[in-house]
Amino acid sequence: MPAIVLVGAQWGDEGKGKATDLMGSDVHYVVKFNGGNNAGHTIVIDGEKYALHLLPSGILTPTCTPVIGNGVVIDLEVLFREIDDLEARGVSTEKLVVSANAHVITPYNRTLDKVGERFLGSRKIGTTGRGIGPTYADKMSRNGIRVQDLFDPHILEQKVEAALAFKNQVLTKIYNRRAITVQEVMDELLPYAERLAPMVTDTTLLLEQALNEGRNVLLEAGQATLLDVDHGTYPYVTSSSATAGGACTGSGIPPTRVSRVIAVLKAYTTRVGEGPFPTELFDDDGEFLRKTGAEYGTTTGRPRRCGWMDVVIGRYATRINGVTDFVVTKLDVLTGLEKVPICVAYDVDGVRHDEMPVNQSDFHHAKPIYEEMDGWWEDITGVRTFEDLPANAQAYILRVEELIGARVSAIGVGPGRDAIIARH
Ligand code: 2SA
Ligand code: GDP
Ligand code: MG
Repeated sequence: MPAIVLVGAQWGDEGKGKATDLMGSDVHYVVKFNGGNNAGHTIVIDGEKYALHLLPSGILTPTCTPVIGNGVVIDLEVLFREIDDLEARGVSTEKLVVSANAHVITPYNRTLDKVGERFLGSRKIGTTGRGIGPTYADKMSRNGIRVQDLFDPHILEQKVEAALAFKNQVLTKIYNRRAITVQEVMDELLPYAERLAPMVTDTTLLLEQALNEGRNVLLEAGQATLLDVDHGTYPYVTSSSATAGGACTGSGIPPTRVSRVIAVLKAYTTRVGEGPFPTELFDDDGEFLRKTGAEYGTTTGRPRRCGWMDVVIGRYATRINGVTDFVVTKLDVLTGLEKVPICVAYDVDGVRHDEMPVNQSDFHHAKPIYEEMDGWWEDITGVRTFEDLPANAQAYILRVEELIGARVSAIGVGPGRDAIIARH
């Protein structure tokens, strides 16, 4: 049976959490394969709002086993706080499994993320300040702390000591901060070991067995295509692989088992943090999208930058992820606009680009070339079939579908679990 990958097509916050939740009981395992508690997925069930950061969205479906894969970085305090909050609201988290190879966010990595951003000043990335970048940097430079290290205090101590020998030089000599002691780090991490132990397993083996038994496995991305460390708008990206390829490395499921790649595409575009954004709006239309779409960070509360749909990005997402179908979300937010522009290409210093410019500086200079679609005024939040959408809303979706080069299989018309139009 197949593994399905679900990714974000733009700069995140497309509504991946809701799209995962929608698949509900059809999915037996939901695997988070990248990122950490920089992610924020909001899911609304019967008017109740759940904001998930470290836990896979499948946690809200009782029949589903949520898996934190090896590609994830875990802040243990946040993990257990999230578990406790959900349990207090009556959501069972007892099926959660955690990869022994996932990396752990340490206190020095949180500090380095925050002071590093301050140090960069106007060149900052606009990170969430959760220690994500420094933790992945440690993983790549082979001095990270893994979940399994928590169960061997001797090894843990050696690794923390080795990491701090260098980090403390940076903290004290470059950033003018106090040194962090090995004991402080041990005191923060070790108390979680006992509670964590029963959740920890070889998730690659578990998922292989699940697939062999005919179970459906959904691999759910945090962040999105243009925040991917390889394929995004580097250096204004997160530090993990948020595209479909990352689903394999971050879970241990081989590419040959993936049969479908769903990308979630917001009906307009948003981004948080710094970095280029060709269709960004600085006028009343941008404010309209932010207000109507409630575009504020789920994790940090930061206002999101807003702009029109950009199908150059949509096409790029189709290509990089091998998208089989798209879920377009938040179509309802566009209701009430006289014209709905779609960016179909860029003008870069007088030259038309139909594809993402490979040179980052060109992307920074890209001016959108728009095609304007007619808007609609009717409330679409109660619509449940494509044919019942206003003709102009249908035309908008069909044009986007044509331009991105993949089928739109579902359309979100409101935040609630049921506010969705499935297309067959
Ligand atoms: P980091 O913290 O190292 O991953 O930041 C690097 C860049 O990645 C962006 N990033 C995000 N962009 C959109 N949504 C994210 N999750 C939260 C949400 C964000 C929030 O769902 O709203 O609450 O602010 C997310 N996480 C990381 C980040 O803005 C940097 O541009
Ligand atoms: P994620 O990070 O991709 O999971 O997305 P976020 O949860 O950060 O942001 C998406 C926001 O849009 C959440 O507040 C969702 O409740 C909301 N949302 C998702 N789909 C729709 C939709 O079709 N219409 C509206 N109005 N809101 C939606
Ligand atoms: Mg989000």
